[in-house]
Amino acid sequence: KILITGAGGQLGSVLVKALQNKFGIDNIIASDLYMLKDFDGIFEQLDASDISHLETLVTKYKVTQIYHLAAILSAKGEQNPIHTWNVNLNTWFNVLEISVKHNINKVFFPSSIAVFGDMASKVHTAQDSFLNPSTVYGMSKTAGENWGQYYFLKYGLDVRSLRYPGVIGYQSMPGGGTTDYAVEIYHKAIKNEAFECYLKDDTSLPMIYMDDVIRATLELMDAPKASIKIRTSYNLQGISFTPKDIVNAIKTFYPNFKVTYKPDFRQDIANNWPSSIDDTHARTDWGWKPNYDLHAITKDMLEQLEKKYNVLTQ
Ligand code: VAH
Repeated sequence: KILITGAGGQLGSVLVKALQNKFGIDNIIASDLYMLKDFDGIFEQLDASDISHLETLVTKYKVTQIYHLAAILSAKGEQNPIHTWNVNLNTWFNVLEISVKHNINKVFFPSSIAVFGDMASKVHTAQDSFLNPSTVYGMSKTAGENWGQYYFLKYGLDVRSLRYPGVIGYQSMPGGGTTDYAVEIYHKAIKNEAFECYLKDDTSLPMIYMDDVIRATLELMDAPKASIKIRTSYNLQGISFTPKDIVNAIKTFYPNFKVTYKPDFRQDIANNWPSSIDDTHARTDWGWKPNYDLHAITKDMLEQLEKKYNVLTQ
């Protein structure tokens, strides 16, 4: 049985469905702070800061794997730094402790390209670059991935992790990240509304399509233990582009789409992040390869969102 925290999030909600399809709906226990609307399957309301409740669920369902997706993202995290640190790390400590105590087979921890700061090179940022994150979110992911490795080395806990780029998908909305614009912009295009972008038009960031990121996560978790050579977190690259690139791609489908730029505090966050990532280790160790480029992402996003909004307005 697999327990997922943060199952209502942008990634969690899609990952839960993928895991249900792969392992059967009765083998997946989705959890989040709040009840999820229209959820199909087993759901438990859980604040992962509450270690005894976490332990109760692990025992109740005889959990063998945990995906710990609950966290506060980069932009939102800056509003309350100490709270963000506490939530992101304390929930992770709870998962690690309970996993050792109950002999959990595998644990997944989502890290982020936000672990890199201005001392890493911006282009093709290497796996072993110096990590000086500028956000509390990045700091919590840097610490979190090292804690994962610590539990692997000290207790033999099979912790696996990816440094996710910004995730783009039609299925769910992101909440509180710096890369959120790359999802919101498609919704605006579909609704024939103008979009005000909070990043400058030439801000290049690493991004990845939902389909690719789910596949990367499942492939990493499926890989034989011996092939996982990095126990902090694997660099992962999908595709890199700027707001201007995405606008041009959308304009091939919606020529009248209008965008204005009004950078806010999220520009400073983005300025400290890489523009592209070297993911050689993921490719070599467990065969990672992304499928979606910007055109493919744009085509699929617009097609799927058209369906979604048509359904809603009917
Ligand atoms: C954020 N989506 O913007 C996250 C992320 C690389 C970005 O980890 O905070």
